[in-house]
Amino acid sequence: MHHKVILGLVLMLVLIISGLFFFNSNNATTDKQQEDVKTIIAEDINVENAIIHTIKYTSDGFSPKVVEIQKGDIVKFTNDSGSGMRVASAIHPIHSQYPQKSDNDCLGSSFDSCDVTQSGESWSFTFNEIGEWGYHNHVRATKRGTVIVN
Ligand SMILES: [Cu+2]
Repeated sequence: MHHKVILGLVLMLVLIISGLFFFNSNNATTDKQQEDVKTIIAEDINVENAIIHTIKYTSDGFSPKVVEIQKGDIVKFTNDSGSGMRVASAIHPIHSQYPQKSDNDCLGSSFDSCDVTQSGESWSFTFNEIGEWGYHNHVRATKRGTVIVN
């Protein structure tokens, strides 16, 4: 008799635990699907409403030093310094922090102007990778900034 009670309790416990597991995994799937839908909507909006953010480079460095943008936005780096500017992803000198890469890249990532942008000119880059991306002027690598992509 006593054994049957214990067996019953163990069976109930197993049922409760497996039920919880099922409920949790179901919930996780729903959250993931909702997240995917949100991402797709956000991507559509960003493609249509891409904003151009301007970062000015002078002899004092990049200004503003930190910009926060949305995925798909464009950052226009204008060279007002009187000397050369080559915007490139951290980390100097290999430029491989930014994850987007292609065969056309001159070094470690696509976030690299490769050519020197002369004073009075600008170089623009579209950020499609979410994260916090450091960059610098490759011809004067102590001048740095950060682009935060949400
Ligand atoms: Cu560099």
